[in-house]
Amino acid sequence: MSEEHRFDPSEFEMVEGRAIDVVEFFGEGGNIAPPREDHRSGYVAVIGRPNVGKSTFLNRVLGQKIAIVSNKPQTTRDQILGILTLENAQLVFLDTPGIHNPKNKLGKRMVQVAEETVARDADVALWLVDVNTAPTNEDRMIAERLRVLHGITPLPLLLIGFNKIDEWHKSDDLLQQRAAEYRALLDWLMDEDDEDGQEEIPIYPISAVTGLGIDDLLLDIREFMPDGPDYYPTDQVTNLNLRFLVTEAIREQALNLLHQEVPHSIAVAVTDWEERDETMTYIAATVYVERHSQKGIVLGQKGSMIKQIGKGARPQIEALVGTKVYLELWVKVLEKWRAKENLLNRLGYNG
Ligand SMILES: Nc1nc2c(ncn2[C@@H]2O[C@H](COP(=O)(O)OP(=O)(O)OP(=O)(O)O)[C@@H](O)[C@H]2O)c(=O)[nH]1
Ligand SMILES: [Mg+2]
Repeated sequence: MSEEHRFDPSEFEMVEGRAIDVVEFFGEGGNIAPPREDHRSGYVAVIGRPNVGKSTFLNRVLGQKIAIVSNKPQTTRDQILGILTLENAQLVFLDTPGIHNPKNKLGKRMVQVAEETVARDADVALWLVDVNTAPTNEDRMIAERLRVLHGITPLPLLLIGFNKIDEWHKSDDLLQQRAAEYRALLDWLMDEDDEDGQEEIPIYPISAVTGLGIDDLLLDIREFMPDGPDYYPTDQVTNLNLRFLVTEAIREQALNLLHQEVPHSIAVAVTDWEERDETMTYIAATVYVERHSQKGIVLGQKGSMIKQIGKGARPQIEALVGTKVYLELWVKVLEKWRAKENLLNRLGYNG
């Protein structure tokens, strides 16, 4: 059997792309505003265990979709940068992979990315938790990792976001109790004798899905930021390149359509990209899996699954690219790539 499976998009009708202005999305690289009085700027690391809504939060704050989202843990694998330019501030949000107990080299790198984002890149760290659950072992692990990092380097100002408040149907008293449970994990940070500590840890009930509480949180984050200029052109929303966003759109569909270990074993690479004319772009991408049995699952009966993945990803890709897209997907086995350093590098997961 051939190692590759050809996906024929001509079987599907073209879907009109949503009209995102490509210039608005990536910026022209010109409009850096001069420093102004009472202008703040800085970086916000968004951290937390998998599946608490970090990427949904990023998209909500930016008002457009940059980061892929799924109901499965460990969706995000890279630092995802999103720029929010306001009248009097520029806030740069860094979505990160969920911090978890890694089972392979990819997982280790993901956790490393999240921790480095906090330790190296951020002025404010927003720790998102699911308000509807008491601290889990992963939440405890995150608090412990923050404590260790704090011993090495001063941490950015830490805030807690009580996400998924739209699903909270209990009393205010119980909400206060929940706040105490999470704050207790950070009692070391509120140590009066620690000059790098914090007097208090603000908690913000929010919903990344409905938008509840987000404006108040943004106002406070602006207040916590130092004076500073716009770091990025004011019309730019992200620094991620188009190819990466295309691979993520495909991976998102795989995450939504596949189950158990299969979506986690997937990596996507763009292999060909040709602007056929002003209205049509040809893109070929390879979907890598770790085992032959997974290849069959990703292909599906007579290629039905890979077709569905392509069909689901195409509208989003067309919106990103700004033309209609002829998308060709291939499936290949890359044995145990998540455990191999060289393959992680090749696939762009370099820590
Ligand atoms: N009800 C509700 N669901 C939410 C909210 N925010 C996110 N979700 C859902 O939670 C799930 C996970 O969302 P993601 O944004 O992918 O979570 P994440 O923290 O980025 O996950 P990883 O990338 O795996 O670390 C999705 O099904 C979201 O729709 C919220 O405010 N309320
Ligand atoms: Mg995510």
